[in-house]
Amino acid sequence: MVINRRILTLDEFTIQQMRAFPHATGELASLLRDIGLAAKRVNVEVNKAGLVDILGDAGAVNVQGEDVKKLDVYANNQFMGVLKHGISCAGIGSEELDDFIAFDDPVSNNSKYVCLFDPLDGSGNIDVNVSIGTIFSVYRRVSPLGTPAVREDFLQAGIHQVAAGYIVYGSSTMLVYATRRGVNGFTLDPSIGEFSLSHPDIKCPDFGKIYSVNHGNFFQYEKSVQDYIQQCQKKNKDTGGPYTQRYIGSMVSDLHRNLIKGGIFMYPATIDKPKGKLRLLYECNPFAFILEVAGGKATNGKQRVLDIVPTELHQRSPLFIGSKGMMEELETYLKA
Ligand code: P6P
Repeated sequence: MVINRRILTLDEFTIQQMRAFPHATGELASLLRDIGLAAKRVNVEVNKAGLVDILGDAGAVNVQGEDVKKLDVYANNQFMGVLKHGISCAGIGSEELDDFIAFDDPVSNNSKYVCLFDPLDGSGNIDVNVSIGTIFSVYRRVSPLGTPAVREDFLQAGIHQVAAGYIVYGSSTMLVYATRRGVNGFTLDPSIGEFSLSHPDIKCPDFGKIYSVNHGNFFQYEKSVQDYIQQCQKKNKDTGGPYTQRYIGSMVSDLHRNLIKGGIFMYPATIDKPKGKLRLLYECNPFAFILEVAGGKATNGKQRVLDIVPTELHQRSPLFIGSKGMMEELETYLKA
């Protein structure tokens, strides 16, 4: 009997993917489901963020008499909690934590994976109701099973990611993740409280009409970057220019839009931030992995982001990422 399931939930999809690999242990599927659970909990709080009496500011006490935590700290605790009490993750690194944390308990020490997170990226936008997001990156640990996770487990080049993804808390809440098998998007269906497959096998169009950059930094960019930006603003029958400029200052939202519609996102080095602003391990690498699996490209202006060997947990990198054709056009300027 064929069971025809029109829309798969995240849980059903991850289990279906696991069944496709006879030797799969189910740990990655379990880890992704844990992330989905934490995302649902964060989503509830993010959607209430405007109701000050419930959340208030950090340090306040809410109506239940609980210490109110900042949303990004709350989000960090949710993701850390589900992974610590799951069966798949030996430890995490996070934008909210100075150093990595090895969970160091018998189950976690026998887990194959480590995770890196930006638990709530763009949280500065919460007070003005602009979409924000969570970004995650999953690596197979390099240290021996049965021992606590170590720093080297987290300082791996992005090419070694097993999975990467994000949650965008926007007009709808979506979880998008990539493995080498593809990029798939799931929309939270409030009627059943599950992420349901809504965007199977996402591919980033080779060309788009959108360029995303903070024009306020224009005079701090290298000339080659300024020249490319001005090219984006010119009429050009070959490239379809002028492009439309879209930049909302929330990376997850900007990159989700450009992934789906096609486009290029740039956070170049500036005079004030010569290494760029975005973090390599839990902002640049996850999106570079997702875009490459979806057919796009990502560089730091000089090399492929996924080839960069990290030396520090919170190191920054310039980022140029998006549609393959637009990235190749940009690269002709960067090489000039
Ligand atoms: P700027 C948010 O703070 C963030 O980390 C990304 O989400 C966003 O793309 C970028 O910084 C915006 O930075 O300097 O343009 O405000």
